[in-house]
Amino acid sequence: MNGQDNPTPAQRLRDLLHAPGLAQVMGAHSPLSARLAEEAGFEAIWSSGLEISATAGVPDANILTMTECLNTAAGLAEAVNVPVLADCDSGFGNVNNVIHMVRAYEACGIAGVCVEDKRFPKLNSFVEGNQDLAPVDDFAAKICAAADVSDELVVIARLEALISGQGMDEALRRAEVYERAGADALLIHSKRAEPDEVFAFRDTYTGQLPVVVVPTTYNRVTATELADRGFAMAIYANQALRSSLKAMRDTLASIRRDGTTHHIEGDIASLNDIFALQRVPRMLEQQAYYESLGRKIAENAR
Ligand code: SPV
Ligand code: MG
Repeated sequence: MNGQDNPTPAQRLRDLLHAPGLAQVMGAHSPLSARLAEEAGFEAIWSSGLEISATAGVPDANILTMTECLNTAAGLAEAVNVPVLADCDSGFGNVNNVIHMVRAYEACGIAGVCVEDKRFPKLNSFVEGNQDLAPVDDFAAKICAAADVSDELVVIARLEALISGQGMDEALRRAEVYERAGADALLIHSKRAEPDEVFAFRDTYTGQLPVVVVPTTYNRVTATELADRGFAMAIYANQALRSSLKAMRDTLASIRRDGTTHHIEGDIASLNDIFALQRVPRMLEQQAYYESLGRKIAENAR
């Protein structure tokens, strides 16, 4: 903490987790997409492993290194004034990798890290394939280490028991273990089409930690409903990337088909829109200011 008037990114994320109501967090993979999320009013940014790896054209399966994920997350944190919560997969290795990871992410201004209790290499939760859980004691060790390394950084323990088919009892057992290990919040993940599983978890979990959800497949659920059910945070992890993909495909097909771009101009962002997101006006202002200052100093020295 820097004091009440100037809270750190981690403190701001912690406050969001504990504030009444639901914090809405948007996934991003680039400083530009993070700025769009901030502009839309999202309260924090999720540095999404799926989005980052998809943008790099590789599977979300620990193909990218920790440094590559960190570089992207750091870019997001630099670009926006809201806290960045980084998806850190299963911690990029064992407990030693987690210790290094927490130090590195904290040093780059990241507000919090989320680690999931799957084995390395992880596979995206929605891909059919090996979704085996890590032994509970191994993952508890990672949470203990992360919490010990930094008093400040928010550490979210992500439960994959429902994804891996291990069931609610296993999810609840692990929730208690991770809470004892020092997690700041729990993320309960589900790939069901309805939110029944995450509702059941929220109703049965009797611990004290805020609970986070990722409503990707159970997409009929509303923010109001999640807030009423007692969830602290919803992460819309990949919708921005998916919408941009569709928009790009439609535009490309139309240009290829029609041989002109004239008729799509109204449907695509203007160059000025891009310049604003790049902060071009601010750059020109500061350039003019320093050039004028330089001229004055040079004249006075004559
Ligand atoms: C991500 O955005 O990379 C996530 C969320 O971890 S999910 O894709 O739902 O697993
Ligand atoms: Mg991920």
